[in-house]
Amino acid sequence: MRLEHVELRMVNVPLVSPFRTSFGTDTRHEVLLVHVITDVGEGWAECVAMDRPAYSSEYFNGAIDVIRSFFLPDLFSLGNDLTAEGVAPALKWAKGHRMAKASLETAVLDAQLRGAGVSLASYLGAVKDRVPAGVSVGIMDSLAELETAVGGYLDEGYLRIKLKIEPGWDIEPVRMVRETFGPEMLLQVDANTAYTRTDGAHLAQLDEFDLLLIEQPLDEEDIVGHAILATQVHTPICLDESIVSSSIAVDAIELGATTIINIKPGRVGGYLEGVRIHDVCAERAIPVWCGGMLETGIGRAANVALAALPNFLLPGDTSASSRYFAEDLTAPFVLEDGYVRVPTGPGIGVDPIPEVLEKFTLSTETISR
Ligand code: SMG
Ligand code: MG
Repeated sequence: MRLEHVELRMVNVPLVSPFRTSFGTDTRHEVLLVHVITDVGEGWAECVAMDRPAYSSEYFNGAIDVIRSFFLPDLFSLGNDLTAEGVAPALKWAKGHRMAKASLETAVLDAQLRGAGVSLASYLGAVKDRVPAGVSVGIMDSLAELETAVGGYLDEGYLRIKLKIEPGWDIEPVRMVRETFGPEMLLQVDANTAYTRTDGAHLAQLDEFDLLLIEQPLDEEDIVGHAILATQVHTPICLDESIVSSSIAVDAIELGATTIINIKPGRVGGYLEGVRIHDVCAERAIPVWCGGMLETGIGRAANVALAALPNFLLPGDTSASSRYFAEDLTAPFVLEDGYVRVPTGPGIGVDPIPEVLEKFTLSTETISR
């Protein structure tokens, strides 16, 4: 196939409520959409880089710059030899920028699969037609507010609750949620790197609450620190930010730093690398689950397809659209008995709704070969 034009479109979609993590509060989902036009059809992807380099070193203006300055010239120069599988090899010379690379690979893959009439789910190796939905619950101002939020999500049918934690908002919120909602509920926490190696004894206080896992307690570069922490706490450690490739995943597993892995395709350079991480984990009996970056329906559709692979053994942050958006860019993903349906149409299986897309668009830039 041949890449003809690429549209870089910034959108700003309001969130239904502010989302607070250990690195800040978001009130809107401002994000880059990549729309490719090829000789076999069009494709879409959502770049998960945020507005600021807080979750990782990437941010959307940086992604736009590296795509425009380096990645598109390389992909245009492939001429008729472009394939989705060839995007990562063509961009491998460039260090990092995995979220930017992932967005190009995914948009090209969407176009390729639409052209072939194949769904992303079946291309990736999905074995389920629906996936269990968890929900990520932000840091709140009070325990009462948290209780109302968690109760609401459980009423909606979410099958797993993840609480965002940070020093000062950890043991007591977890205790309250466990005591209020009972021992059966699947419960886990995510620290987004907010703790240090000296916090082992503190985090061991979470052991009594029978959590599924504690996600990324320490700095993303401190894999050895996580291995040390794993000897101090009984709660399984799950890495998110640290796992940027399948080879790092293997290292972290072999070091004893992680016994469960959160796969976010954007963080690791794309869905193809996401599948490789799925596979190396499956070979080592390490369960994985699908993370989220507050995606609109465009990114959510692709995540839900990935989450349908066999070693996704825990509910993901694959919530319904309504978790974040009153109005999504695509037909909304909805909860059905706590599950979200895997799209079956060609490519990512969803299309942006033109009027909604226009309404939330901040800017567009089209780059041609
Ligand atoms: O998409 O539901 C979602 C977001 C889930 O908590 C979530 N994501 O570290 O796992 C994580 C965070 C990263 C984004 S925080 C702005
Ligand atoms: Mg996380």
